[in-house]
Amino acid sequence: MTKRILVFRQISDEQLSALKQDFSVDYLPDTASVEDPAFLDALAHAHGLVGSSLAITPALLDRAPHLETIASISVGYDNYPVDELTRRGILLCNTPDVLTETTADTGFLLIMCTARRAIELAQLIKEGNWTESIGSDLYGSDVHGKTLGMVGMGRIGAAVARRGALGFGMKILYTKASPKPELEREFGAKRREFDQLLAEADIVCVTVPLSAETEKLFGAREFAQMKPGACFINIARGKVVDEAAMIEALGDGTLHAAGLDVFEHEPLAADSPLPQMNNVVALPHIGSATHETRTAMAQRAVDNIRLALRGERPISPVNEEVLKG
Ligand code: 8YV
Repeated sequence: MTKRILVFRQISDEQLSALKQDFSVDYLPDTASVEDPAFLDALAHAHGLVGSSLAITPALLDRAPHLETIASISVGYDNYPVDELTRRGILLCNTPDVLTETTADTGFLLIMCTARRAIELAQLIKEGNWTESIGSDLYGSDVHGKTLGMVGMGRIGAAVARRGALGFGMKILYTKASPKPELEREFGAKRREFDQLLAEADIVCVTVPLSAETEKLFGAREFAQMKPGACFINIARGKVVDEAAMIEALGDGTLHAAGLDVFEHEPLAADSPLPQMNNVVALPHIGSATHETRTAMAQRAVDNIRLALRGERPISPVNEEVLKG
């Protein structure tokens, strides 16, 4: 029996052809909603899913009676009910490592643009308002030599910190349940309690996964704890932040500036005040969005699904206990 795979995000022609050699493939790359009739029709027959960014719920899983494996084209998997998948014996795979450096580049892009007000000042030229030398009212802040506080020091967090330490001579602080002695040795990272890091850092960069423990990790109290003039950078998930509290802090000056690649709700609502705020750099979740990296992520997902549906160990399983079942 040829197993069926539903692919609901774009993959390359070569990747699609490779899948079709061994599987029957429903290719629906423009699926915008789990309510899409074509998606639901294909889901009813699917043994494998490949895609990202859709909220997979237990109710939706009830409509996938043959589902064995989900290969997410993402490193984050907060949009999947992992415990429920495990209970049902459905394997989830993700795409770590292949996106680490690109996402860290995005983090540092936001650090530089936010601290130096690059987007705001570039707009001066675009609007024909560069009429005189930039005065102190438009100065940014230095990044080199400053203190970078990493909230989350996994693969992506460490890559951001490495850029800061080795590229910009920054002092690195980090919060993490367990110490990272190898990073302390490599670039002098120092572990701090959360509140202490907020008080010491000139730039706070968040890279933690979204979980029950990290949801709304940042709110009014945390922003008030940060140094005057400090920048807040979020390349994790929007829901790690109380967005209303952040908007208020940005508006009343409690929070000096923010560089954001993720938001509580995405796409960001047209009436959100964030894009209009001069002390905010807002990007449309481009963390891993380069040609090279998205191709590599899709390849990892294709490799994962092929291995898993053949009964072999995939490269990057999330709920490994399913493999032992
Ligand atoms: C992707 C991401 O943009 O991998 C993740 O967790 O957030 C990004 O790399 C997103 O998941 C869509 O693929």
